[in-house]
Amino acid sequence: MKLLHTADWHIGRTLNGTSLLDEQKYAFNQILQIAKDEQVDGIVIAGDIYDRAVPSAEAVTALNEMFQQINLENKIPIYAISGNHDSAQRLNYGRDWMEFTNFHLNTLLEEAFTPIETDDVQIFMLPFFDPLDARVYYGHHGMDEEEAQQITSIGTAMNYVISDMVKLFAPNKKHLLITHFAVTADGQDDPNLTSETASKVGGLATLTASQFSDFDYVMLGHIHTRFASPSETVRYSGSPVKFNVKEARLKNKGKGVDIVTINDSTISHEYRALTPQTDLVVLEEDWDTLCDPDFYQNQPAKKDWFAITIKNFERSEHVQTNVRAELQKRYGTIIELDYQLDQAELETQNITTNINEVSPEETVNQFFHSITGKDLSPQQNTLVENIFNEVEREHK
Ligand SMILES: [Mn+2]
Repeated sequence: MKLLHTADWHIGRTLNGTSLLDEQKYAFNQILQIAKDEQVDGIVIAGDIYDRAVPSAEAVTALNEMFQQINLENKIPIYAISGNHDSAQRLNYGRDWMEFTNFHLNTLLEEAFTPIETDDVQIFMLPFFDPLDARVYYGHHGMDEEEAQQITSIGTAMNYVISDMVKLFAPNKKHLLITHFAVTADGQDDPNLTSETASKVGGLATLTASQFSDFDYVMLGHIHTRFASPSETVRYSGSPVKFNVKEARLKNKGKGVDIVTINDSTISHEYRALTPQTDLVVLEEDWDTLCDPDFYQNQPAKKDWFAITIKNFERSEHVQTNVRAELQKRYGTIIELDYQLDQAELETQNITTNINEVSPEETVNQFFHSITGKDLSPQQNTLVENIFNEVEREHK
């Protein structure tokens, strides 16, 4: 059996106000092509399919088209679960009849105890849940009320869930799990460190890879980089698209999917890279460098998106410059703009600049920056410009 493992599509997500939908569709087309080339027996989507519990109409339409292409046009089975960003109820809609085309979708804890069975594999699909969901479930499934109330951490809840799954294990089959949680390698080397204590490490409620050792292979969603995979058999695929500037700054940032091959004796995974249509480029340079044609003509300007930090910025020298507009002329879409003021500038920052020397747009921008520490987004900037244009027109 061969599965394509992906997760965290977050359809409908924006990046500082810029829609990522085209980027997500571009990644999707590559995922579908990989699935066809590899002739996989299914596509696993390990949660956070939508970006929000109530997705936009545009996001719903886009995802419907993707699912149709996979499942109806290409007859590739889907194994999908909900993540913490999805609404279990909304995503669950249509679940029962989708099973007829091998579209398997779990959004509720109770659905996780009916594995999908093939001749030699059992696939358990465990959607994201919280300790409250587990208390409710176990309160109705053989646990007395008092015992169920003891389930206060995700670590405890997961141990109950896994031990119930193990009871369902067919002995001659491989056992796969699809789920959506933060799982770390902590505690793996130290058998004395229980999952309970490990889950408190760093104050984060996380699970540890060793809790999943009953499974032959675990396909995870939740953490957006595959480099966070806690072990060789407990793996994150990562998201298909970069979602923020922080991610673009990372050294290990390649996006892709895993092809998981399950044989009688082994389970192996192979990474397949995805290429961005519009990449996110991070620049940290002085103003003069940023404006130097020799520099910006060597950048993927007007093609990719930019997150720019202007180093050693002397604002007093640029009071009449619309900094963002100047950079946009050279680079195109600027997703994020930050300033690193130089020391002298920091000391004089509190001295009021002569308001008559500053363009109205820049005044708003500076005010916004002093309050929020951020620059206006491209949309906000356009809005401000439009407002001033209108005001100007009215006064003519
Ligand atoms: Mn996510």
